[in-house]
Amino acid sequence: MRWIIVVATVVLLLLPHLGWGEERGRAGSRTVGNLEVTLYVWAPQQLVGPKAHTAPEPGQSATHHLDLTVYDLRRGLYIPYLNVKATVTDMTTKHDFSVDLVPMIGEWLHYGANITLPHKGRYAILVTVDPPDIVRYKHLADVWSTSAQALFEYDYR
Ligand SMILES: [Cu+2]
Repeated sequence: MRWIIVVATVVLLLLPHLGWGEERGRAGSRTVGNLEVTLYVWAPQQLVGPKAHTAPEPGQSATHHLDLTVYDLRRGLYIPYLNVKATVTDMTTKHDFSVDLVPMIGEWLHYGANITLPHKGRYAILVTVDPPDIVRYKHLADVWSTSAQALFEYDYR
């Protein structure tokens, strides 16, 4: 039985590298300094956990799920404890809204939220990644200490 867990873990670890989201869901990847910021847009996900039921606009049902991975290219790992926000702009009406992308266990460790897009069309998604607000060793004061922004576009067809 243990090999099943090992195989499942390896598959989960490798998924972001296999390009499985290239056709369905990958909105793009941006490199900001050492960071590779990749956004996926999926169908809404069933979520469990403490912040599972927070929605940007209460009462509306979700149409999409945003998944963001932040990968440190130099250290070779997904960065935890970041504060991540997405601002979604409807390029038709110019209306926008912001949503926190909370730490999430799914396709490996990522940041995500279910969102509601009002209609089909093009959307700009600006992602802001802020440093972890946690204690650190003094000699690592400069690790993941600056904010990063990445702009994506998504076509809701
Ligand atoms: Cu997610």
